[in-house]
Amino acid sequence: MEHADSIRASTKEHNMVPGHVYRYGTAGFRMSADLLDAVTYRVGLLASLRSRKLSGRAIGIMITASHNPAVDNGVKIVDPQGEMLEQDWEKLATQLVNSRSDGELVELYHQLAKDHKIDLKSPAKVIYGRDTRPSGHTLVAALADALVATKTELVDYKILTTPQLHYLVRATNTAGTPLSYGKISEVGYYEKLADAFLRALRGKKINGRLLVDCANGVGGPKLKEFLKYLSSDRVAFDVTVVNDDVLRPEVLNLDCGADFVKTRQKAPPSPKPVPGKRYCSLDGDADRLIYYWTHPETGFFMFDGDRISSLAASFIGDLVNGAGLRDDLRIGVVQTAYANGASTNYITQHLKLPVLCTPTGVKHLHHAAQQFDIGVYFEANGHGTVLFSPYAIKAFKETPPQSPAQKENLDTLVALSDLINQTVGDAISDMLLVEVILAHKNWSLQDWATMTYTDLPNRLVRVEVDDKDEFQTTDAERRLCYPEGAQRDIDDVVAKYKNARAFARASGTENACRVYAEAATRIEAAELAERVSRIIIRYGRNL
Ligand code: G16
Repeated sequence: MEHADSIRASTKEHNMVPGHVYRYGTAGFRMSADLLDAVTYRVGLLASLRSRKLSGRAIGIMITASHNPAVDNGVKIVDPQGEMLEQDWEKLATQLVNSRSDGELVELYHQLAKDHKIDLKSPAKVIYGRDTRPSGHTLVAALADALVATKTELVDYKILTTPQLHYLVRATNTAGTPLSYGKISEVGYYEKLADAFLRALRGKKINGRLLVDCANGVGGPKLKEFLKYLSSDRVAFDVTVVNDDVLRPEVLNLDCGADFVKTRQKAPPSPKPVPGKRYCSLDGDADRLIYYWTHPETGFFMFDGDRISSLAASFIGDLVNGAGLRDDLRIGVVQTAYANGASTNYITQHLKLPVLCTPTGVKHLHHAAQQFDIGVYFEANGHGTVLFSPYAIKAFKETPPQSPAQKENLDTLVALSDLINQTVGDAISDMLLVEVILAHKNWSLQDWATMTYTDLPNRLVRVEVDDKDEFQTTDAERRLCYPEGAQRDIDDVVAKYKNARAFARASGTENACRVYAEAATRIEAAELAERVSRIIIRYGRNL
């Protein structure tokens, strides 16, 4: 049996920690790094099968736990176009990882090959990267062992942001074709973004210095590297990179970063926020982005994924109108249950665009956004991007302009389709997009805040329970279907508040449930979140 001996020999070095059941969650397998060595080895086996199934096209693996604390890590698989692993294969990954013995693992590996008609002698290729977590070192070694055992060609890109790895997967698989995504290197990624940024800006002036909080993660060194590719004689982009300490692992995501800003609804304490200055935060692997500033009188104001999404949809919609393509291209927005109700109203009623709601996880939003010619998708936590269909890109490039203004709109759309990462949410690319839009509109952050909508007061809470997987949802995670009775109790509490909404769901990246509540006032939103959390704790204990 192909690879049986080599897998049997190398899997001995990567023993599963007993007593755990592993599940491919919102963003792959994510947990305490101590549990992940054998999981990563087995994910390597699965990735080699996936590559062989897809005629040897390169599959990506990213080792990261993104916004989680430094002690955690994670492993997720990227499909050939740079999108998340197909969901049917998530189940296969879960099955393979949970094999109870080395013998069962080898048997299942062959069974999967047989069931999916995979020729184990055919070529396979896997490329991978990791964030700055120290545990990443040993995990990539486990991964490499699996790839060597299965005679899979491998490329280790070492330390990358998650979106860079997605970029490299797509660039690798499209090289030499008319759909080539860019040079197959980290430098190629920087060059593509820098060039597209300048073309999209069209000489417009950026409105003041931007301080970028990098969550003490991989985004810090990578953003600094990117900035070297922006020639100062062509653009004045004054960026100060802060919270970029990647030498002390314990400070990763600690009191900083996009997740901190979004969940705490306040600026990181360090550096001390200065009223009127422009700030944004990336998360630990640089795929989420949140902007914020502090008003001298009214205090902290946040621009989360909902606001970035509506800003992008509005700007791109105007360009499409100006390019004379309004009747040709369908533009839509995709959100999750966490989207602020005011943002959904603004997009449907003011921008007059359709909004779809999917479960949490960019894989769901990405898929839904592909239904449109231009699909704008963002989670409220700042994770998202804008997808352009091949038809839309062709229209931007081939529509004969009838006026200089129309040509300008078409050229800007082409530049945006290069600037915006087409594979996954990318904090660096999204930040450049926001800067382009604000420069075109000549908006300060205060203008952005006042010219759009007012958020409904809301609260997001993390609730610890014994077994979060007992909490099951329906209706794009807006309602619990299990444990029985829990949703009825939530409905009863919500009914006591005006203009209120609340839901609870199990996290796919942490061992906890999340509770979200919206209400007419901040106090009521906090009170409602607290009451729903108590319901979750009560049901969590009864299970
Ligand atoms: C990951 C996913 C996101 C999701 C987030 C939280 O983000 O990629 O789509 O919103 O986890 O998920 P959950 O509420 O299920 O824990 P990241 O940035 O941590 O990779």
